[in-house]
Amino acid sequence: SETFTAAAVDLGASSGRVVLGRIGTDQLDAEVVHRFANEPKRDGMLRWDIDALLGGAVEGLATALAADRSLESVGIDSWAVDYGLLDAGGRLIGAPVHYRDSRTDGIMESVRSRLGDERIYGTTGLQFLPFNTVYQLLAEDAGRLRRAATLLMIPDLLTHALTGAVGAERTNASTTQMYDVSRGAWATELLDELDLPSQILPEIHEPASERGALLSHIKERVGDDGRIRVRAVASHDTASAVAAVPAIDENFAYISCGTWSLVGVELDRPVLSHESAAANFTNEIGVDGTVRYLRNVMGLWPLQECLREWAAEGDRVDLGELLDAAVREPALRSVIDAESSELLAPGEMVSRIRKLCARAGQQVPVTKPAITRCILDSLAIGHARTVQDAVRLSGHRAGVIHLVGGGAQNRLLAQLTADASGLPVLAGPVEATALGNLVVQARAAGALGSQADARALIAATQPVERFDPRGDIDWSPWL
Ligand code: ADP
Ligand code: LRH
Repeated sequence: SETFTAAAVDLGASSGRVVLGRIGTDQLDAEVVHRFANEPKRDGMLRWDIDALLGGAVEGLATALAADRSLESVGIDSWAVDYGLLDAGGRLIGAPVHYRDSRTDGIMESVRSRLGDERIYGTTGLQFLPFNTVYQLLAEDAGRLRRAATLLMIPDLLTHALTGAVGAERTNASTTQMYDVSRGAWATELLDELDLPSQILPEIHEPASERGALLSHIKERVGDDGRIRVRAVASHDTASAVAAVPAIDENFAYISCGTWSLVGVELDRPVLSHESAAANFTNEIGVDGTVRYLRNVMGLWPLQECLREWAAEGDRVDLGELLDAAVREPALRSVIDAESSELLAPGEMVSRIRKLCARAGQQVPVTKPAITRCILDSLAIGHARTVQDAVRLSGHRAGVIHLVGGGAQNRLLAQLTADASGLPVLAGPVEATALGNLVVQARAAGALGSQADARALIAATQPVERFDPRGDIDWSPWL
């Protein structure tokens, strides 16, 4: 039987990677062939180093093709909400700004009080996060915005750089808070009310559609003779991760855990109730028009930032050793709100965590293992609470939690999440996003059937570790 060979370019907030995948009947082999850092730059504003990301992607594709000459397909995904602006000549107007930049401070609050939550949530179904694309656009320099002819989300921007194609892939368009979730189109009336130019938003296309061949100068750098096709995938990384959840039936919750923890359930239609808005749940679009009903929890970002801070002080802490030490720390001694917006910005994370502990009347963690345990206990509580909310607000059943992404390597976090939620946690795959990217390409090429087939293939081929709730500690006061 035939094997379909594809590469997934997966850009995460903490690193990018290119994964080479081979898919056949009962076969899914995936291997990370190139990993590169994603280090934002500061020039007054915090920006993504888009040239380095594009360079990493191209280098990874060259490595993938050198490893397997039958490579025929490429898909790109990245984090949501961020974008680049192109001028009328198709040139990028400045490097994309990072969603953690402070330029959006205060904007969401003023839009909410002007238009009202019901108007915004009723149309978009999106959770209120200060960095949603709509608030970033309102923070744009007016001259830059006037010069802009086209807005491209990060994966669409890379697709444009590789192929010249222009478009907006649906799953990622659904994260902008400028997308009408009921109509499945840009929310142009909302944009008019905000005086934002809807004509810069490109036509929306579906995951699993073909985007084109590589441009000739890219072909040369990759070593491609014209065989490779770029295919749209669920280009929002979280949508790709959810597509790769190795679920055997629909009664599951998921946590896509990396820089962020995205916690929720998969539904057929959006939930736009008052209660849902009040709980700040989002209705993002997944593959095949599914709804990713979830909330953003702070994820492993605080831990990443602590590690970065300690490294800058000359102390390169080994994550594995730190987690081993955190296992031995007493449980639930210092708990903070893992959804607090005070943890969003980069820098000085250790002192911000200590301040939050002090303010909440919690023991202030002193040592590195104690700080780590505080982060993980708090994150586990955030996971459990959010699964509970998702189930309550949607009426969807969840008998198990699938924990996927880089955070699935953190066995302490997986165990604590099981303990806090009272549900079994199935941890893995670690590279769920890249796998979701690969299977959607395979579906587009006709090498795989339905999404259920894709999940069954992942469940049958990828390692997953089970954690059962231990029940020795009472977590209920925290839920
Ligand atoms: P993103 O896609 O947001 O960049 P990833 O899914 O790559 O994030 O996950 C990154 C996170 O995975 C890191 O913050 C780290 O906490 C965790 N991680 C990576 N390697 C390990 C490991 N060996 N053990 C435990 N956790 C790990
Ligand atoms: C995770 C993610 C998440 C978004 C955030 C900006 O990588 O895409 O789904 O909310 O980044």
